[in-house]
Amino acid sequence: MSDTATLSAPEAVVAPAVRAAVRNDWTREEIAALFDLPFTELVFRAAEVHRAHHRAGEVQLCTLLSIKTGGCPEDCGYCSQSVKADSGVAATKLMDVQAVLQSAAQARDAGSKRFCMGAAWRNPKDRDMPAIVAMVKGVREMGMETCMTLGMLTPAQAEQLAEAGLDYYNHNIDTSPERYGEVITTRSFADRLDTLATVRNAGINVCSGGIVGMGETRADRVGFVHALATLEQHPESVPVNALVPIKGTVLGDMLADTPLAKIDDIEFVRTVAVARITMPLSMVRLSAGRESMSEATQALCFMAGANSIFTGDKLLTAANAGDDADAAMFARLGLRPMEGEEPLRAIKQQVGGCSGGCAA
Ligand code: SAM
Ligand code: DTB
Ligand code: SF4
Repeated sequence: MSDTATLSAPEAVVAPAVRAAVRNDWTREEIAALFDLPFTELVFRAAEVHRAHHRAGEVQLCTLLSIKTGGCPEDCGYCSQSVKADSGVAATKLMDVQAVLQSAAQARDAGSKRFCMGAAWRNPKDRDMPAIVAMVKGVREMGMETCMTLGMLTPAQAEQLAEAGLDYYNHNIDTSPERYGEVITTRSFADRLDTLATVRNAGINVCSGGIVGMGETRADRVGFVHALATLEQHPESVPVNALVPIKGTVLGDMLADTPLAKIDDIEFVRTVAVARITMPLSMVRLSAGRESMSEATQALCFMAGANSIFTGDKLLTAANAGDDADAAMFARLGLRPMEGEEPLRAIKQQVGGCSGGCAA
């Protein structure tokens, strides 16, 4: 216990001597070489980077809410909410603002520090924006960090979200540029990057990551991390999801037919570690897929630099580990819920800005 107490000291947030330079000129070869390291060496290096920039032993608790479920016109091969999926997920209308705020209050009372709201849209309609803005303002007033994921945005919509005080916008690149077209055909990788630039230009923090375990190759995982780590500014937040195989989706059914395609836990941890090393200041989020992960695998993810999880029984449509299971895991691993500011914010405040890799 005394060890954990030592690591929670504020000075452990930024150990200047070991801070890694934030680079956005990573080559694919360098990233592939990281993936190729002996596993314990890779995790050790990632843990070093993690400790230099983040409070090791602290994990942020986040809650997800689907504010508009199902009936999405996009054809993402992993998603239960696409109209193309035969997943049994019913389409709903956008939730009422009050119902969303009630749900957020419950999340806050259960200890969540971040509230992520997701809508199954290709893009929001302008008529939806007043309600969306009210949700952002209301959740912020409760003292939680806000994240929204609504699909593609126009610059005007991004401005509205920025003015409402939205902290992060989630928009995943999901996989490598080469593999993208095999997973989704209704939009392109370039469309994704355009929206990320729109979000960045509006001054909102970028949350962008993807999914591992979709039957992709190691080279695709290299390409996926490379695409994020070579953005002009790294996303402040990088969710790494393990595919939740959902019956009735293209990828869920493919995995059911070819179980050997399931991602190996060690390879998943490697992906987390490489994201941590290449994007040292970003919040790397252990996102979907924990339900089917052992605590030992999750512990390796935390060692390798993962600094947040989704709590609660449900993600958007899929089951999640649940608060009780997570509380027990935290107790067993000696982890603490992150209480204060995210390390990146603390660093930004201390150094008065970053030379790339974080938003001004
Ligand atoms: N419609 C918006 C969009 O696509 O940006 C927001 C919601 S979408 C569900 C958010 C992200 O959840 C996706 O980009 C994908 O990375 C992740 N996701 C969706 N279904 C998943 C699954 N079955 N397993 C793992 N991650 C999934
Ligand atoms: C992200 O990268 N993962 C979250 C969040 N962003 C919105 C979503 C996970 C969805 C898992 C599948 C489901 O619940 O349907
Ligand atoms: Fe729609 Fe998002 Fe699901 Fe794709 S991932 S089908 S865009 S809800």
